[in-house]
Amino acid sequence: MAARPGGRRCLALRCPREREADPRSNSQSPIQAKINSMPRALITGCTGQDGSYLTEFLLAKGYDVHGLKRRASSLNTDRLDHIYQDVHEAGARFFLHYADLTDGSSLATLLYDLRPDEIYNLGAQSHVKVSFEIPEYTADVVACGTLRLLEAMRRTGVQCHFYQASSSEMFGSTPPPQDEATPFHPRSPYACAKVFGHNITVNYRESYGLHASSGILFNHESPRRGETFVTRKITRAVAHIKHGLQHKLYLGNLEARRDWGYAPDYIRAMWLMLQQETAGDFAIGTGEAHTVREFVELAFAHAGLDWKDYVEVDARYFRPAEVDFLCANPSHARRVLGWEPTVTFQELVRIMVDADCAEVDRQLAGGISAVRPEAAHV
Ligand code: NDP
Ligand code: GDR
Repeated sequence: MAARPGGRRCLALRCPREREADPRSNSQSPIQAKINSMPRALITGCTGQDGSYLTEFLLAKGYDVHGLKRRASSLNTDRLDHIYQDVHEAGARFFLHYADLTDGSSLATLLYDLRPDEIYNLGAQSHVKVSFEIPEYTADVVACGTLRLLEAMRRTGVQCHFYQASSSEMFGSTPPPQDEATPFHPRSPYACAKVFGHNITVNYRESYGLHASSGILFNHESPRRGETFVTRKITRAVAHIKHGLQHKLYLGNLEARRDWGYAPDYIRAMWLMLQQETAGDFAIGTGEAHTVREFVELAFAHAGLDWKDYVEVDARYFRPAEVDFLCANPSHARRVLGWEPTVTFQELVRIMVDADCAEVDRQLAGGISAVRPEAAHV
């Protein structure tokens, strides 16, 4: 049997290429045999923040990585361009396929053709505020999309380990600390859809014995964070203000408290979950919460600015129902996965401000027209 990157040996059923190899073909070169035993991962949402870090992480571990990409009228692979490999090149190990979580047949076809060893379901309409504006679509992608993927696994009989990107938003108004046993009280269409995604993952594990794990991840951020999430909106604004390109930053609720961590740390947790003998649920966070106001203060101060000169509250950014306070109790993950975050809140803020300042410097070197305006809509 082939050694899996996690150090364990994989089950025969989980290495389709190995299973399908002709046992008489002793003529395989050692290199060919090694290639044939590479584990194969399928990632939905690989063009997003987490998907791009996960792709890098798995490629570095020796996986073949297949990413699901949905059709768009313009290129949306910015976060992946630096690792893109032309499929015509010998040894390419990263492949993109057109499919969509709203299209069950595309998912089943991909699973049948690729027979992955691991599936990471990260695809989502992931913006909480936007989910109030497009609730049906959000539920279709986030809730039904998860069901479609699980059903494709069951129907095709593909034997693999499955990761569901669940969210701390599911806890909603249930007070912290939150962990795997905390009751859900979702406060948005997005969170309601994630509760369904989580429950159906547990249900398929219990009903059909699928190795399906759910990572209940608290907010995690990075320089690749979408520009309309509050942390990135703040750090981009700091960079633009610092360079005289923006004068005001309009925000919503400054008192909301979140447990913010560094995205690459959370990618490691996803992978660790799929290397376990037994599937399960894991809450992943730092165990430390801060207000939006604290994030703002630190980010502006790091650039030598006083936030009070620039930030204004605009009610258009308030949500119909807010989640006030999320803070993880990650002790189960620490104990079972040996997982620990490596980046503090203060370091995270500095990493993001520095990255956005460097990006503006780079863009300015290409002329003022290369600088994109602030993400004002959400
Ligand atoms: P992003 O918003 O950065 O990425 C979302 C990804 O989903 C993108 O690749 C997007 O594609 C894709 N997607 C959207 N709609 C569809 C669809 N109909 N079919 C297929 N793919 C689709 O999210 P993150 O990387 O931050 O988060 C990853 C996952 O983890 C999400 O499910 C999110 O809800 C969840 N999560 C995130 C947390 C966080 O703090 N980041 C915390 C807890 C959970 P495109 O690029 O084309 O838009
Ligand atoms: P969240 O992240 O809703 O926690 O969901 P977001 O960064 O959007 O909001 C965090 C908190 O900041 C407050 N806020 C603002 N938010 C935005 N986007 N824009 C603003 O101008 C603004 N002002 C204040 C919000 O009200 C909120 O309280 C993220 C997403 O990644 C989800 O997909 C994921 O599941 C959860 O984190 C865990």
